[in-house]
Amino acid sequence: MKSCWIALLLASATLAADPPNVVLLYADDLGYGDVSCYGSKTIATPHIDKLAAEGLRFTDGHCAAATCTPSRFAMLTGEYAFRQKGTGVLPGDAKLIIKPGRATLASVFKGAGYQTAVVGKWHLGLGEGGLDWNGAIQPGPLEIGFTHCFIMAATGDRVPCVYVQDRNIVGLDPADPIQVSYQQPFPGEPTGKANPELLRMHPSHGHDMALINGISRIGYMKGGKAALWKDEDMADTFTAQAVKFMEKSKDGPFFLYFAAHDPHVPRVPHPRFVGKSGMGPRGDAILQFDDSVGTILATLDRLGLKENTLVLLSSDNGPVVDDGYQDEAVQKLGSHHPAGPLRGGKYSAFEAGTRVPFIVRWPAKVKPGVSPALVCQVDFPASFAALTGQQAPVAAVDSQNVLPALLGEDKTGRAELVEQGGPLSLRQGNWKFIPANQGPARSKSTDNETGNALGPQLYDLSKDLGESQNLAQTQPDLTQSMAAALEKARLGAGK
Ligand code: NG6
Ligand code: CA
Repeated sequence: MKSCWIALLLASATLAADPPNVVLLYADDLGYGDVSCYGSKTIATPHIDKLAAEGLRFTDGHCAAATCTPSRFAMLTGEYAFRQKGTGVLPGDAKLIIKPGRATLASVFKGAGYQTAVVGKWHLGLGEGGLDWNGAIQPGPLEIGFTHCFIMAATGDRVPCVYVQDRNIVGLDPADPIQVSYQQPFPGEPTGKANPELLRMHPSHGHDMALINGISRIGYMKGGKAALWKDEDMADTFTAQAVKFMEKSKDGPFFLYFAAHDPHVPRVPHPRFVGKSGMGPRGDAILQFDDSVGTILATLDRLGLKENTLVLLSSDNGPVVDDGYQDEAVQKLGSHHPAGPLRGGKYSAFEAGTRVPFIVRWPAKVKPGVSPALVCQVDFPASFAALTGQQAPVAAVDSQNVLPALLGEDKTGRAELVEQGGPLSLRQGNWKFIPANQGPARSKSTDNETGNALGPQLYDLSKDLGESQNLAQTQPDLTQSMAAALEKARLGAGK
C-alpha cells in the first residue's frame, strides 16, 4: 500500500516537473469511417494511422454535439451547449458566446504556465455584437485563455473570408475597409444568386450569397480584397502557423488547438491533392487533413518533442456528404462509408452524429492499443485540469475527469453520456436511448438521417452497433428509466 502511494506521489511529481505539451488535432466533419485506422478500405490516411498505431485508439470517443458550434462550445467550456441559448451554428458576424474571463480548456493550460494557441476554425463568435472588422477584434480567443490566435471567424462557407491573427485581420489594407452583413447584399458586389456564371463550384442548398474566389458563401461582404483567403492554400496556411507556434514554444510547455477546416465545405483542396482520393474534393480534403497531421507530427519529431507530447486527434461532428455544394461528393462516393459501421452522420441523433475518430498518443506515458472506454470532448477541461495538477473549472459542470481512460488505465470511461444530435439522446454503457421526436426522419438538404421518430428508440450497441433493431417496445422498463435519466441529465442534476 505504502509503495503504491509513493509511486503515485512520484508520478504526480514527474507530471508537475515535466508537464507534457498537448496538441489537439481537430478535423471538421470527419466521420468515424473516414480514416483507414477505423477500418475504411476505401481511403488511406497513413499519418493518422501511424498516430493510432503509436497511441490509443478509442472506439467509443465522442464530440459533444453533431454540429460545430455546440460541439466546440462544450469542448472548451466543459458545459453541454444545450444548457445555453444561442449556441447553435453561428453566422460569421456573431458575438463571442463564451463570456470573457470564463474558465476554458485554454485557460486551464494557461493557468499551468502553458503557451496556448488556437489555429484554424473558430466559430464561437467574436466581439460583443456590431463588430467593426477594421479595428481591434475583441473579445475573442485571447480573452478566454489563448495566448496566440490565428483563425477564421466561422467556417469556410461563411463570410468574412479572411484570417484573424490575435486581434486583427491579416493583410487588411486600411484603404479598402471590410464590411460584413448577414442581412442584405452590398450593391455592386457579385453574389452566387445574381452571378452564377462567375461560379466555379455551384451550391446545392443555400450558399448563394457573397461570391469570393469563384465560390458563393453564406452572408455578404465587401472590401478587404487584399486580405481574402485563397481556399486552396488554407490547410497549408494553418499548418504553417501551427508549426511556427510549436517552434516558438518548443521550450514548452504548450497547448496547440489545431482546428483544421477539412473536410468541411467548400472542399477546395490544394492542387497537389486534387484527384488523389478518387472520391472528388471530399476525399481529397481528407487526404489534405492527413497531410497536415503528418507535417505537425514531423515537426514534433524534428524538435525532439515526440516523447513528452500528448497528441489528441478527433473531429467536431460526424460526416456529411452533400453539405450544400455540388462537389461530386455524392456521385463519387462509391463504396466508401463516411460513418463506417454507424448509423446517421452530422446533424443526427444516431451514433455517427457524435461518435468520431478519437486517438491519444503520448509515448512517455500511454501504451499503444485500442480502448472501448466511453469518453467525450466535454471532458477535456476537467481531465486536463487533472493532468496539470489543478481543480476542474467550477463552471465546467458537465466535464468529468476521464484522464485515467485517456491514458489507457481505465477501459470504461463514463457511465453515462448525453449526445446532442439535434434531439438529445442518452448512452448508458452500451444502451442508447432516443426519445420520441417530431420532425423529418431525413434532412431534406443533406439526406442524413436525423434520428427523429414518433416513438422512443432503444438500441443495444453491443449487438447492434448500426442501431437497426429498436428494442423500445420489448424493453419498456429500460426505455422508461433511460427517459428519466436523460431528463435528469438535461436538467443538470449531477455530472
Ligand atoms: C449549415 C450549412 C452547412 C454548414 C453547416 C455548419 C446550408 C444549406 N448548410 O447551415 O453547409 O455550413 O451549417 O457546419 O447553408 S458546421 O460543421 O460548422 O457545424
Ligand atoms: Ca463541423
